[in-house]
Amino acid sequence: MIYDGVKHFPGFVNREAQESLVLALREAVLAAPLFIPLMPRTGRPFSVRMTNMGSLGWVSDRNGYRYQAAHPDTSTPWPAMPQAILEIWQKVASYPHRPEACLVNFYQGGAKMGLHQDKDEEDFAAPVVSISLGDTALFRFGGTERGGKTSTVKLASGDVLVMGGNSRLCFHGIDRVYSGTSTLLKEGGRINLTMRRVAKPN
Ligand code: MD6
Ligand code: FE
Repeated sequence: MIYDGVKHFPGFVNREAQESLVLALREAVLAAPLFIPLMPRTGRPFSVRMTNMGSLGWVSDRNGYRYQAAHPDTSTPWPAMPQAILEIWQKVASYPHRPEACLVNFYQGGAKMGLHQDKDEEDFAAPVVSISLGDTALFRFGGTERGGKTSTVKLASGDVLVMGGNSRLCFHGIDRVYSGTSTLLKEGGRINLTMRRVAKPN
């Protein structure tokens, strides 16, 4: 445990299951192409490319961050979340409802992710569950206030990370990805899947 409420499960997804997730993601990306999100206000592009699976997807553009039911470029609904991903959620989330959204982050060539909080969801009682695929990344983790002390943990292919409880609103990001550390993705790089419960269950 790196912080109260954060759980790291190294190698939770075995190689065979990682390979079938990659196949499912290739299908999903055909239906919902990767897009480059823009920072609200500044319009600066993210260095990661993104897409989503599920009934809702997370998007960012000049108007802000939000969840929406359709792809921003094609306006078609996001592809369904693969069953294997829902099963991982069921095993680790300790939360009785399904996630509606699975954000797919694709890191290539020096892409990284600045420190941020995941707070666009209505229900912070649900954790955010992430699955790492491909090259190892340096994940940085802090407290709930920007500028506080931080620590790091390496996330390798097949690792699952759960941010729940007291850690749900902690700042976190990806400092760097170590190229050539995994053979999973033929083109190299890293994929991170984050599952989120968006709506408060009734
Ligand atoms: C990443 N992950 O690993 C970025 N968010 O590429 C996240 O932003 C994240 O890993 C919430 C919970 C777990 C995460
Ligand atoms: Fe996040």
